Amino acid sequence: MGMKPNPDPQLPPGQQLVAPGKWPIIGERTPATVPEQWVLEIGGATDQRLLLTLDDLRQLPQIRQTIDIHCVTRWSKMGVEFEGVPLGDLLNLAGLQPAARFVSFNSHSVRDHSTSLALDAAVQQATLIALKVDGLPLSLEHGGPVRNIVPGRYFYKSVKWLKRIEVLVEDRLGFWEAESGYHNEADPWLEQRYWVPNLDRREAAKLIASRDFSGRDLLSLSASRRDLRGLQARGAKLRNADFSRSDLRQSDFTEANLSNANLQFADLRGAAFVDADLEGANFTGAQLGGARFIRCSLIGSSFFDPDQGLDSGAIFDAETILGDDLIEPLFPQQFEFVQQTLLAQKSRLKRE
Ligand SMILES: Nc1nc2c(c(=O)[nH]1)N[C@H]1C(S)=C(S)[C@@H](COP(=O)(O)O)O[C@H]1N2
Ligand SMILES: [Mo]
Repeated sequence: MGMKPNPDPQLPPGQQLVAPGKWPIIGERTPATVPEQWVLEIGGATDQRLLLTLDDLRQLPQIRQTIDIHCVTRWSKMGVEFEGVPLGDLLNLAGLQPAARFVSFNSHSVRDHSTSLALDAAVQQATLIALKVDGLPLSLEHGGPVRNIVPGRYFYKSVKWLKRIEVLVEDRLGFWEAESGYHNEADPWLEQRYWVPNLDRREAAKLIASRDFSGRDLLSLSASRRDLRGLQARGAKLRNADFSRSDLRQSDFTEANLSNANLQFADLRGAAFVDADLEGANFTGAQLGGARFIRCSLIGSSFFDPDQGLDSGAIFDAETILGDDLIEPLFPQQFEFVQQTLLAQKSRLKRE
């Protein structure tokens, strides 16, 4: 996918636009608590530790910046206007110690969510401590009252419900970077979505032969053109795995994470996707007769390749279970393809 020239020069490789007016909510949906008085702390390798209330932040010079949001799960939303205080201004106020190299953004979050960046990258990217979006205060679900916004990086570098900005001498990996193998640089133009695979090749071969991936973390597993019929993959972490053209008939992906997995032209007849995370997964050309999609997240996933046309479409049959509620968050073109194909399937059934 990354090799093809993208028809829209504004759109990084492998990304598609969400429907106009849509802004998906990704990751945590609410902060751990909403403190009565929101205080943003700036500290670590700084000359002083600052504690700023929202009013303090509002009294600093504000700038407006229009940025394009690119989520690692392949959706993009263009031209969103954020308003707030430049990170650089806050760092100048606090004063950087000479050894300062990194900056970590910490969140009011039950899992202590954070992300980090090299200091020079964070400042060069014109990171914003944002209070408003499109002229209105940030809503709680989108990270209000205050979140950081890092233009030019995948959106996981922008944490919601910002609690603390910590300047660091050594880097500290953020939540997604440490837990899910998300790339620490996160440049969407270079498609820096994930770290390199963390599995040695011999171990991978053994696992593939066993057809039992239950509960394993197999980030970026390479399993293209394999016979994996009846694969047991309950609870397996298979982000960015390559299953293209593999035989996965009757596989069990219950509670599996297949975010950004490549399932192009795979045979998935009778496969079970129950409570599975399928964000950004690619089902182009896959055989999905009798496959069951139940309580799955399909934000950013695709079922045909717009450049290759409808012939590249996934194949469904009367036994495929894929509810309207699940396909609703798909990209507009993808939604239309799936809906039309499923409808055609139903009317054919009625005629028979
Ligand atoms: N506290 C917190 N911040 C977070 C996340 C999260 O799970 N928790 N997810 C990140 C990811 S992966 C994305 S794409 C964006 C989503 O922001 P949105 O829900 O406003 O679209 O928030 C980022 N910041
Ligand atoms: Mo994301």
